[in-house]
Amino acid sequence: MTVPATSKSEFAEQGYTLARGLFSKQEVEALRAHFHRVNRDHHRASDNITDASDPLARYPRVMQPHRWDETSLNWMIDPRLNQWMRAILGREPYAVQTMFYFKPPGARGQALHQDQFYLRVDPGTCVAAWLAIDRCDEANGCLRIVPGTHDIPVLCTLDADTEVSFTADTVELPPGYEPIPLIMEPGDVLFFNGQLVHGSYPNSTADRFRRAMIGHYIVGEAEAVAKWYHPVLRMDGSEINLGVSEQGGPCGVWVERDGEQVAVLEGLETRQEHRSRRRA
Ligand SMILES: O=C(O)CCC(=O)C(=O)O
Repeated sequence: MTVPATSKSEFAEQGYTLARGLFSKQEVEALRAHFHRVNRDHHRASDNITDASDPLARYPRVMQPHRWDETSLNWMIDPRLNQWMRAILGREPYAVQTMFYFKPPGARGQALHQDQFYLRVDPGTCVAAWLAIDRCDEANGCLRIVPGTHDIPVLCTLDADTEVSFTADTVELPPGYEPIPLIMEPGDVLFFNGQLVHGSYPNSTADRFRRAMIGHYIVGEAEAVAKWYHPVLRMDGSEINLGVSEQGGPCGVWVERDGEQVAVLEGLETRQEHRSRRRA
């Protein structure tokens, strides 16, 4: 399969592109069954969810499974993901994170954020590969992205509404910037860059999971990434030694310039220890 030229230009111009049907129904079904076994056999609380009535207490997301699970490692460095990222990024990425989200019926979503806030890739940014395991639509809390945010700086954060988000930080958006839902079918992969503001609303269905397998990568000229994302892997699975990037410092705030809202690096991150920094 070749990567369409339109996908390359879309990614450059909008910060995201959708690869429809990149994984087969059988592959997606195998991943779904695999992670339900992982949940059954290695069930571990995450995200500090202690309320047993929270659907996420029963189905916490699985963080960094590629570090101990071959299925996840193989998915993370799958040649199709590599091929797409080489095409849209212009060079091979390095792999730094995997996550599996179950998002069961009734689960909260994840407040709007930028992945680069957590990963701090330097120089450059990160890119996500987000594989839909189920049909994802507005009812079950599909991924939402905010067009026009792919080339803004990392924004300063504020408290999220934890009634609807299981993460505690979010970013502010000026008028005119609206999250749009991305309707995806099982096997579709969305690639998006680390600056693009994205997140999801709760799963409001009574009976449909919204599962996703997610990989985070960094563009190959990067020299450093935040400490939580080490070891860094090449796309053949071997380790590469990169530096550790610093957290904190300047962050973006919205200001009006010539009648338009623009994000400029005039804020300062003040929190000493960020609550959910490891939870991109
Ligand atoms: O799947 C979601 O609801 C959010 C995922 C996300 O924010 C991410 O992959 O960085």
